[in-house]
Amino acid sequence: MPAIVANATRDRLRIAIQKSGRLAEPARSLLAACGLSWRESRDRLFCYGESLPVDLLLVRDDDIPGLIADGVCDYGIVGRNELDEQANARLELGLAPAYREVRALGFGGCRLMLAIPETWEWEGAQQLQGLRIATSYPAILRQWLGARGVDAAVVELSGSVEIAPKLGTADLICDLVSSGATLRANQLKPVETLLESQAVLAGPVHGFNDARADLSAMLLRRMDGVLKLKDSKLLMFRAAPDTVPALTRLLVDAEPLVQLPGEHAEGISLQTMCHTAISWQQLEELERAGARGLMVLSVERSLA
Ligand code: PRT
Ligand code: ZN
Repeated sequence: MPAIVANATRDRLRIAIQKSGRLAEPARSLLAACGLSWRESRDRLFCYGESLPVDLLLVRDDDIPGLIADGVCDYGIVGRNELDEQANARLELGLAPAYREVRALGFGGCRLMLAIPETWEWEGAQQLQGLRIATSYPAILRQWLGARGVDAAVVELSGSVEIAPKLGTADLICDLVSSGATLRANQLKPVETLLESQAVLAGPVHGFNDARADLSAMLLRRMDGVLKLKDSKLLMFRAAPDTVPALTRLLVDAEPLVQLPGEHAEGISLQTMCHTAISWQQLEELERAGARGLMVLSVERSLA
């Protein structure tokens, strides 16, 4: 693995991603879809970028914000929960922001929630006065409690937060929830959302003044293309011109219809990009409204 020099002028970009865990595979797939490929090192912690001078560092997610703050990595793919927690912790210490959320990536979705024993009635934040709350996100929780003028004890735990009420080490918890199964299995119920989270691309507060500037712009442009196309389909059909207003009303999540050259017995040829999935039912409604020869096509790549 090459020597890792922080804050020096560099001509390669370095991106930190989770080595293993929930975000590891989707992060790699996203970067691969942006045209990046790598040669893995034997220690499997550093991947040398082959198609472009963009290298990967495989680390624990907790380390990603700090690696960007220290200038060791330029970007990182990490949960917003982790990024905001460490940003709030820096704020508590009076430190300036050292990274920012550059893009939301649309995977790893979850919520940071307060959860109370199922037998309790939820009466609002004031009910928490004097109670003990177990969490791995103490800085976000303290900020939330402070904003509501609630004085509660924050019990910091690094894992197994959901069993704290059973063990008697806390009265309630503040933890990440996705399906809610873990809470139910521990006789807890979610009552308040502190943060809507998902995986994000985190980057430096200031831009680059070396070769990384162009590389970074190219990577972001490709990433925007990939993210935009994720659920996008190209819809093509023919229709009589007088049916176009009714058809447009049915295409709620689509870009404006574009007329293609040429005329057919069934009218004009039209196409549009739809940014949400198109169901069979929607196609049938379009057909009833006058669309003919409907075709839904996958879009591989686009530079908008
Ligand atoms: O080893 P490393 O430190 O890198 O990994 P980690 O164990 O700290 O993180 P990992 O891989 O578990 O999670 C990485 C990121 O995935 C988190 O920071 C979140 O941004 C995101 N994510 C999405 C989740 C969940 N969903 C999730 N459900 N992270 C954790 N959970 C846990 C939660 O803490 C609880 O224990 O899953 C349980 C709840 O799940 P449900 O489905 O039962 O509600
Ligand atoms: Zn972690």
